[in-house]
Formats: sequence, C-alpha cells, structure tokens
Amino acid sequence: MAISAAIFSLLLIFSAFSLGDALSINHYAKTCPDVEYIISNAVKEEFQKDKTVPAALLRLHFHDCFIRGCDASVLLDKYGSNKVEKSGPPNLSLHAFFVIDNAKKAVEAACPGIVSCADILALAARDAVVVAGGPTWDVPKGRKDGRKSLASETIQLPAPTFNLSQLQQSFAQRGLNLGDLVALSGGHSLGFSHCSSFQNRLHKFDATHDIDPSINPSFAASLEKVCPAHNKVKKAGSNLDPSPTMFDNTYYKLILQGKSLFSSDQALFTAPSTKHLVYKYASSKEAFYEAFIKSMIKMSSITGGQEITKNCRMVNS
Ligand code: HEM
Ligand SMILES: *C1O[C@H](CO)[C@@H](O)[C@H](O)[C@H]1NC(C)=O
Ligand SMILES: *[C@@H]1O[C@H](CO)[C@@H](O)[C@H](O)[C@H]1NC(C)=O
Repeated sequence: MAISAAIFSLLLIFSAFSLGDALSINHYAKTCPDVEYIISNAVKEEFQKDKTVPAALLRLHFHDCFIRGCDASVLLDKYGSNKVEKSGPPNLSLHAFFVIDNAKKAVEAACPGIVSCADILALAARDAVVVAGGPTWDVPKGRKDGRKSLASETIQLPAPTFNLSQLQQSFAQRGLNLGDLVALSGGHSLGFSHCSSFQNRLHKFDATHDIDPSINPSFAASLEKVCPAHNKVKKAGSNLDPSPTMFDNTYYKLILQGKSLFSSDQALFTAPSTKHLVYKYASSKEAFYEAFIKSMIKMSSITGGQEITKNCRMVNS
C-alpha cells in the first residue's frame, strides 16, 4: 500500500514535469547557432545608449514568468478589444520592449521562425545581468510563446506591500520556495521605483505608526522629500539601490540597514529562515550569485506557450 502510494506520487511528479516543454541549453545548437551572440549584441548596443535597460529587461522577464509562465505574453500589444498585460497597473518600462524587438529582428534575419520570443526574453534578462556587472550562466531554451495576454491578470503579481506569508504564497503558486524568494528579490539591486510603490511605508503606515518603524529614519526622511503625502509628480521616485545600474549584493546590505524600498523587501527580514539568507548574501556576493543563478533558472523554466511567434508584439494569425 505504502509502496504503491509512493509509486503513484512519483508518477505524478514525472507527469507534471513532462507536461511542460523540456528545455535544454543546446536547444538551438543546430537550428540557430548564433542566437545567443545576436541577442547579447542587441542588449549591449542598447546598454551603451541607456544604462537603465538591464533593470527593465530583468523585471520584464520576471513579470512574464509570473503570469501564464515564461511565454512572452508580457510582450503582446493590444489585440481585439482586450487590454493586455503591458497596459495593466504595474506598468513596465517601454525601452525594454524595443530591445526585444531589435533582438527578434536580428534573430529572424539569421534563422526565421525558429527562436521563440520567450527564449529571447529569458536570454536578454541573463545578458542584462551580465552587462550590469553580475554573474553569467547557461540559459535552458525551448520555450514557446503564448497567445493570450490580459491586463486583468497582472493583479496576480506580488505587490510591494506584501508581507512574508503573502510573498511565500505567491511564489509557492509558481513552484518557488522561500529560498528562491530571497535570492530573486536580489533583482532589486537594479532599477527605479515610483513613489506609489513605497508610499504605504511613509504615510499612515498602520494604526499606531505614520512611518514604518522598520525603515531607517534618515532614509525615510529622504524618501519623504521626493514623495510627499500628496505627491503630484507622476515620475517621482527612488532608485532601488544607490548603484542602480550595477548588479551586486548591495540590496541585502540595505535590508540590514533598514534602507530597502518596499515592504516586500523588508519582509525578508521578518522570519529566521529568510533573515539568515539575507545575512548570508549581504556578506557574500559569491553565495548570492550562486543562489540567484539557481533560482533564475528555476523561475525561467516555468513554461506555458504553444507557438513561435513571428513578431513578439502579435500572435501568429
Ligand atoms: C518578490 C516580489 C516582488 C515585488 C513585490 C516586486 C515589486 C516591484 C516594484 C513595485 C517595482 C517598482 C515599480 C515602479 O514603481 O516603477 C519593482 C521594480 C523592479 N523589480 Fe521587482 N518585485 C518583486 C520581485 C522581483 C524579481 C523576482 C525580480 C527579478 C529577478 C525583480 C526585478 C525588478 C527590477 C529590475 C526592477 C526595476 C525596474 C526598472 O527600473 O525598470 N523584482 N519591483
Ligand atoms: C499604466 O497603468 C495605468 C493604470 O494603472 C493605465 O491607466 C495606463 O494607461 C498604463 N500605461 C500604459 C503605457 O499602458
Ligand atoms: C500578512 O497579510 C495577510 C493579509 O493582509 C494577513 O492575513 C496575515 O496575517 C499577515 N501575516 C503576517 C505574518 O503578518
């Protein structure tokens, strides 16, 4: 009885994995051998012009993977009367879409109809980390692109106001654990945030505090200056890290100092198991990089699509 139950659960595990496309590092070795070189050139070219491109690409890949799997649905433009993910509330930076367009054009010229937009985005996110000074790794490939993108589904993304149990649940729904949460949150080593994403910590935080007591007071005061209670400047905000174009482990050091931006960042410091990892990554860039790579591969292997789209902004007709 116990044995058959064990076999049954093993079967379940195997069938769950084989439902997805099997990804492999050599997926395009024969069909598009230069694909990685072409994409990294496209990323480097844009990075020369705009140092904020890596942050946008990394965030785009994360959002892609968290809604319908890494299927490039985040790249689709409005079709029919649907509002697509792109136009949903957590708005994404436009410049990253052009990088993917350029990469796709160059890839199609070399090997038409072979490489999915989801793979291009996964590779571009890796290249983004590399040009920003972070680690490199081999990206498994073979994703397919999805045909559906709905603005209404962007509410499924974790919110910056989430506490640890909400974050844990959001990640668990995608097969990611608390270790992955801590490592992947290190993506906040890059980029910028608008005031609206951390306003909750500065004004009317809870019944007894106007300002989040876990935030460093002088840091709170400096944020308060750019983001006053009735802030009217839509573009106002703060970098996520004092070195927002450089990928490193500063993010974890900021958490130790109460200088991380979001409640969701500070939340990593609220339970012993995640706190332990924050300390570990703050003191060792190598340990962070090793964990980040492992969790990126895990996150970017959540597949979901069906086709190889010709144009990353439109489903095939
Ligand atoms: C753990 C849950 C997460 C939450 C709640 C979260 C939330 C946010 C928010 C609110 C912003 C700022 C948006 C704005 O106001 O403009 C942001 C930016 C960013 N996030 Fe996250 N994020 C999470 C996880 C991740 C992950 C896993 C990655 C990548 C591995 C990532 C990468 C980024 C990057 C690079 C930016 C900066 C984007 C730019 O400057 O263009 N985030 N995130
Ligand atoms: C960004 O999201 C807001 C809703 O929060 C929406 O009104 C706006 O049109 C979006 N911007 C873009 C460029 O889609
Ligand atoms: C996290 O937030 C949820 C929803 O607001 C709440 O039910 C839960 O008690 C909170 N958990 C902790 C540990 O604060």
